[in-house]
Amino acid sequence: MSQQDGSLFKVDVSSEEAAAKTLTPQTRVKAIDTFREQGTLWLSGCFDQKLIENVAATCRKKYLNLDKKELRKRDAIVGNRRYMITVNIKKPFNNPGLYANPILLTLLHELLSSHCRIASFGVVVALPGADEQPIHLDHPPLFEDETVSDGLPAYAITVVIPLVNMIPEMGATAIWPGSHRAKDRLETLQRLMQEADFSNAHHPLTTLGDAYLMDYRLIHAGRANDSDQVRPILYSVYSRPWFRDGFNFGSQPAVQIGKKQLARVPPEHQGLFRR
Ligand SMILES: O=C(O)CCC(=O)C(=O)O
Repeated sequence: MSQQDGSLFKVDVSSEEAAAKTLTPQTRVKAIDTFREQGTLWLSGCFDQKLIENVAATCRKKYLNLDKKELRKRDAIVGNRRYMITVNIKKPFNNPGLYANPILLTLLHELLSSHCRIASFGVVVALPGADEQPIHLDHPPLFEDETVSDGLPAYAITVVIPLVNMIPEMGATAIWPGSHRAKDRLETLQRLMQEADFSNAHHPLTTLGDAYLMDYRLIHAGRANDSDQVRPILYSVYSRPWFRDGFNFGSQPAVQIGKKQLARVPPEHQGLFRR
């Protein structure tokens, strides 16, 4: 594998670790170190494939054929033929194996504190013919002084769970490892954006059951979907409890879960949904 396809930040979850729902201390340290250093982490094999197939089938039924007018109304369009829609959390999404995957949650607790919350929970759909997304950050820096913003630990982390086996024609997410804290990163972003320069980007070509994490400060963008298949990814954000995203959600809620569904969340995970 060349580094450009994401091996730089890939950590494999062994079948024994997946079955035991816990990482060995060595894998855990490697995962945490990789995330802190690169601002991103590709965790291969951390989800049950059957669960992800089930989620993908429901997404296909509910979220892949939405009316353009409705998408505009919801401020859901995030690129040409690409939209982000908040998922209504009920079966099969209302499953701790998905939103509180034990392997992932242990890492998120270490990176964001054990009080972390789900800040948003949705799906990004790139339709066939979707263009390259503009290279971007999901959120502007928290403080004007770059040395302050860049010196902070992670405050929010996007967790992407692809709902298809990713092939290059479908357009993986382009990621610039290390860009969450790189010197002059805003100037770099400006240049990359203006020139639409993807030459140094890394593209995790994931299989079903994989996930990748991105520090909210990381430079990234969805690539063009040149295939004839729809490319959906679950796109959720976990954050420290005080963080509120004032930039990404216009008329749609960031998290959608009804009272009845919330009551089905086990007590130990209720805190994830606290506002
Ligand atoms: O489609 C992708 O791969 C990434 C989507 C994204 O970065 C966004 O919607 O902000």
